[in-house]
Amino acid sequence: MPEETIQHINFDELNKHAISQPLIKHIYTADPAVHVFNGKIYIYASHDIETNIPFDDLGSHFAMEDYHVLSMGSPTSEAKDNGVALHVNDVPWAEKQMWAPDAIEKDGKYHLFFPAKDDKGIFRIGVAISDSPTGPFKAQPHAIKKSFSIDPAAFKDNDGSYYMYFGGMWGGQLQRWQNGTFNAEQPESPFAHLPNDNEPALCAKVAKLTDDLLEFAEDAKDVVIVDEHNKPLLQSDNERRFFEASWMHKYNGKYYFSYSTGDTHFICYAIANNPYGPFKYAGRILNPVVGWTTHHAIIEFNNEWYLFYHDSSLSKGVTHLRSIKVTKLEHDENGLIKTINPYKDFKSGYMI
Ligand code: FUB
Repeated sequence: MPEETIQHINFDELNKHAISQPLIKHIYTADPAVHVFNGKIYIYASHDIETNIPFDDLGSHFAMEDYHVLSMGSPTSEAKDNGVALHVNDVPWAEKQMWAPDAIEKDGKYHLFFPAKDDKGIFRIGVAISDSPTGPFKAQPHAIKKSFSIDPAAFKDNDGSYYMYFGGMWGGQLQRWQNGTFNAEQPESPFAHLPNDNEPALCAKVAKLTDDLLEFAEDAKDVVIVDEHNKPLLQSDNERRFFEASWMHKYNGKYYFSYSTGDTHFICYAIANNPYGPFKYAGRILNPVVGWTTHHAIIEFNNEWYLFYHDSSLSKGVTHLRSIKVTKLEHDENGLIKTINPYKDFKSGYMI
């Protein structure tokens, strides 16, 4: 996606106002998916790299080739980079663009879920398995059947069911799947096949996983987000509608689906009484960060809540060179999340 102008940003000044600093600085990491396994924090991250691929609205310059897992004893301790956990060359069906992953544990095995483009240029979601939360992971020979698009987020409910939330617009191709098959027409156009402005917005998808976590147990369903009148958000409502970066957390028995609004750069959330929804729009979690993309994970650790997110401050605004950060997150007495400003009181005029 083309970068918005960053000329006016004084990054030294911005970094002084940043509410948190990159967890690691020796490589660029993005798209945090975070879980607590055996009392320790594990961050499943995209590994951003330099590329000479020109910027476009399909995100072709996000040309990542592998994943790293970071680990932390607590949200305030130093993060350790555990090295390459999975490389695209070791995934039989995948060609390129290892975008936002997630992982989940079951019966002592760790399952890494990841999107990548196959040899036809279509994003699919794959699984790779390890005995260790940090990998290395061994990929399954094929992508998940009937999987498509990007940004898998794995969620284990209290009854032992496992779900995957996923999907992402434009470069993530969600708009090409509206009729159940991949619409390959106008391959270069990010905006072809979108609903009209007055139609319901495209939805993220959710599917229950099979017991072995290797396939979908059902056809993926829409994650419908409704407004204050219980009407589905419209496609034109781009400050609230879903774009990419699904995440699910549970708070006081309710299901909180959070996501990026993409071209308006917010992390928002919506609440439901069950994992399928419909979810009622509830507000903003994170105001825009430096860089086009925004992507997050929410966890509870020792009875406190944390938001992991990324920005491009370390690379001085290069949209595809991002760094993962963490900050505290609060639910108020009504269960609503207090909006976080990533750069406190910073008057740059940049998106905040
Ligand atoms: O990292 C590539 C893409 O950028 C992710 O899949 C999206 O969520 C956005 O962060």
